[in-house]
Amino acid sequence: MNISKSEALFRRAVEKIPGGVNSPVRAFRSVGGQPLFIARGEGPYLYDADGNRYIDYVGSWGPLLLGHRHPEILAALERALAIGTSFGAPTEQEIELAEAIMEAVPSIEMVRLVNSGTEATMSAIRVARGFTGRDLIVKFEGCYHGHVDSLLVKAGSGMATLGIADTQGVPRAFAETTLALPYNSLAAVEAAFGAHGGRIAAVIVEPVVGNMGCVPPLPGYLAGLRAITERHGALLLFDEVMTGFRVAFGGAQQRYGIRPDLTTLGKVIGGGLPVGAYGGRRDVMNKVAPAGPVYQAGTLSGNPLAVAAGLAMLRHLKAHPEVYDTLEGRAARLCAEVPAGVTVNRVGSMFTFFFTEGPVTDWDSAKKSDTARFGRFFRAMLERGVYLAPSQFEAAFLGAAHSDEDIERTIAAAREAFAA
Ligand code: HOZ
Repeated sequence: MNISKSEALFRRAVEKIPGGVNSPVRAFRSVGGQPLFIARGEGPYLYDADGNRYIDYVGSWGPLLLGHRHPEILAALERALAIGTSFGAPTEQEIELAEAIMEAVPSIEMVRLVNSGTEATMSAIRVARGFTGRDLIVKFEGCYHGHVDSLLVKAGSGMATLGIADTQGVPRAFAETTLALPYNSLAAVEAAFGAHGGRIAAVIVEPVVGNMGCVPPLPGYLAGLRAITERHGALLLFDEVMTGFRVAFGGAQQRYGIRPDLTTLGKVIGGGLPVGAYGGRRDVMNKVAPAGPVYQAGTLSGNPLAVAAGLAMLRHLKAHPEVYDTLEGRAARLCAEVPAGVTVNRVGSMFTFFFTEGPVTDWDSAKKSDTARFGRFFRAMLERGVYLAPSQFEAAFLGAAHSDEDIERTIAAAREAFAA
């Protein structure tokens, strides 16, 4: 495979951009080789600078549920461009996006738009603290909630990929406001509340983890979190940046039938443009400035282009609910065959192959995966024209643009790659 143009671009990039990338997870550090530079995307495919085509299971790390350059999203963007790129003032479309989100996710009684998932989680925990008057936040090992100072404790995604246990630059006092517990253990949560109950503002959780690879909640786990937080007057915060509009139209909370107090969203709700959102109970969200005393702001929040793309995405999904069944069926087919010694975890169109016997239910079991073997698998897939996330500790995303033929080609590539 010729990637000489990507190689030249990378040599140029590392001189100007830390590590040559604008987000660490793109860097291929844990799988070997170097990042491909992307020239364009079309439907389920990515084309690199050298003209190689790949079936794309990264989907921009989740947002591209409908694939690249979906015509309805492009048309919405063209209409928005004709009007203006940013106003820093309210627009009717922002209300429409808020309404579309609230209709799909009924636990969200009010919502604030921001520019990224990180901003959403950062803001949501501030609101939780303001509402409860408490300081501590419970998170789970291997979950990742963006690069918020106090949430970069035992975090997944790039932190896990690069083996950075705790990032430098976060004051110890901030990190000490976070209690990091094992995922899928209600006993650990009971114990933490037993010791610190009156000081815990919120439990933040990826209801289906995507950031230590895909790890589903065990039966009863989310309901247990709901019961414990309620009993102790803490808020339950579902980080659905990855799962929102992905594992079901109403996200993981619809799929598992749990109503959190607060929810964060991002990725799919921006249709491929930078967006995030946090929302939830009206009494909690009414604490947000200017309605209340918890300050949070943003020059480009509710940006008309991002809102237009997001609205087009949500309207398409609402009009085509069959998308979710199609994704479920195709993802099941894709994940049906794995060799001995490989565990596949899947929820809807999110999945991960772990190179361990399994089961993989938390960070301790996820990190048993043979990451060197994953690296070889990743490179073998890339050589066969399949682009996976360059890390063991990320989820793969199937989109509605992937055809049955793409799935069969991917299965054939995976058979060869596993054998290799
Ligand atoms: N939040 C994404 C999933 N882990 C990764 C995106 C990034 O960190 O660049």
